[in-house]
Amino acid sequence: MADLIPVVVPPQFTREGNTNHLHEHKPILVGRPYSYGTAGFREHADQLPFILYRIGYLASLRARTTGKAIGVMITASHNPEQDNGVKIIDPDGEMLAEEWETYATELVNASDEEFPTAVRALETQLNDPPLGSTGSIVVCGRDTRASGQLLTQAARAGATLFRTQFEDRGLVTTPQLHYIVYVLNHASFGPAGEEGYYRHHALTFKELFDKLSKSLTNYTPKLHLDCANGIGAQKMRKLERKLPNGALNIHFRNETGVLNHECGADIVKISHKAPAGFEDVPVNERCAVFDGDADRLVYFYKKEDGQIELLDGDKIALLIAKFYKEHLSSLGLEDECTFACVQTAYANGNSTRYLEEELGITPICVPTGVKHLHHEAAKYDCAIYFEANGHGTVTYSDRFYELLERSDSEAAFRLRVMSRLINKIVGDAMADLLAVELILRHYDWSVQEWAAMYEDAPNKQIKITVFDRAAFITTKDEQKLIQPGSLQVLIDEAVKRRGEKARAFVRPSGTENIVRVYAEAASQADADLLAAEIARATDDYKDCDSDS
Ligand code: G16
Repeated sequence: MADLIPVVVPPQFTREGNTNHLHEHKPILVGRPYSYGTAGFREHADQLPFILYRIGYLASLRARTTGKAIGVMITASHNPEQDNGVKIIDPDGEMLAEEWETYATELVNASDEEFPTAVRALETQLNDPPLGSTGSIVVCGRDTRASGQLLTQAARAGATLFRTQFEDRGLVTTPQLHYIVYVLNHASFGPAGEEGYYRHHALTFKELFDKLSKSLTNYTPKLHLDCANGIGAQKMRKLERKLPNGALNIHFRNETGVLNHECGADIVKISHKAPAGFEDVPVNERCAVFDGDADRLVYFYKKEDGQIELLDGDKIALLIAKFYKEHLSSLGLEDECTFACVQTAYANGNSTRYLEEELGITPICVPTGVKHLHHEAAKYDCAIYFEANGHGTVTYSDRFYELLERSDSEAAFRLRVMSRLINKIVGDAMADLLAVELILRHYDWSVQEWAAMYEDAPNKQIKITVFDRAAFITTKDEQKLIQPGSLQVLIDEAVKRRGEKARAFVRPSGTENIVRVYAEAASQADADLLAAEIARATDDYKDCDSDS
């Protein structure tokens, strides 16, 4: 019986005793409530030991309730090295179910005195799930941040509070941990563990690679890869070693410096500049960029004029959508197979137009956050979802595979293999990169030909640091502010002044204490001016707090 076991918290993992990885005592911030944001809790690493203890416990409770493996990923992804974070991975490799996000927020915000009572209340509410049920296990992974090791200890202490089994998988990419959890709960899917991940992806890649033409005119296997100085460097090297000879010629860059510093997908996407360490890369050569935990991918190439041409998540989505759409048409499955493309408000207006006008696909717009995109995509037999920042994948129903089984044509073969290669569990920079490379090879396209699918509408994104991001509340589609209403009036006026092609919105980030300003307009100069004007207006509201 859970309530007979005392809730004993190791002193260094209480709010009062919060001790960081350098053994320094770090008092936690008072006044600001913690919330399970877009991708779990993200804070300065000093604030996290007590949170990890509590989340370790919650993951064990989720494992006991489901009788399954549950993941705890310790990462702050694209955020600076001194930050860290944690999110729970559900049995199907998906993000944590929404009602459990609420439990997480309640547990983390309880005081040290309230914590044992909160634990007992949750155990009772969930009918005292059995201790040590077969299959229930917490599997933990972390990125390369220095604070990760201590945070793993805190998660272990919390997870084993009620004797749940805890397994530390060490350094992994975020998508690898999703894969590991999924395979632990679905043994028939593919080979288990990190080694299994490489085997699965390398063998599937080879299956399709072997069937594609080797006499190419425009596609070249040479690729420069920015690893954001993160976990993706060592893991992509391992995967690359297992790929067929000559399939990819990757020039690894930014492997061991300061994580995400002047490099990585977020910086390249927001600044529209090449990462540090790419100064000697020749113009027109294909470059790919991961983020700190290798769950985002964008591409770019340097142009003669010193600028870069960015191929972001939207361009990746459209390349994949074109491939799928053409294959489904050639198989005559367009009507039978429900097919969709899911985006967010950050999707470039011209990508949305291309989807509708050139590919005949009506895009679906959902709020930011992989969990929202994945949830929507899962409603279709086959759906491509991507955020402009480079998160995304393709999801499939069992019916999709059944439909493909009806044909033994080359097209059906290609779709079957592609569908196994792309990580249907979660957006995965390494798997997405392999998929993009094979599709480019299939079309014999250079990166310039891919870029020419459509021209991005000029756009600009700016981050504004605020006192309390909860003071900014948007409509469900995130394109209008409900609060502060007076700021939305200013945004509407500014957009109107920039003409018909302009659009802009302000939304609070769910991963940093900032709000994001996004603007599009007819010219880059107009987009820059519009974003700057709205940023100035937003800055006047930066001290607002959610209670006022
Ligand atoms: C996380 C989420 C993404 C989201 C991004 C930015 O990515 O997984 O879905 O787009 O944060 O979110 P926000 O605009 O709310 O800060 P990552 O790569 O940081 O894990």
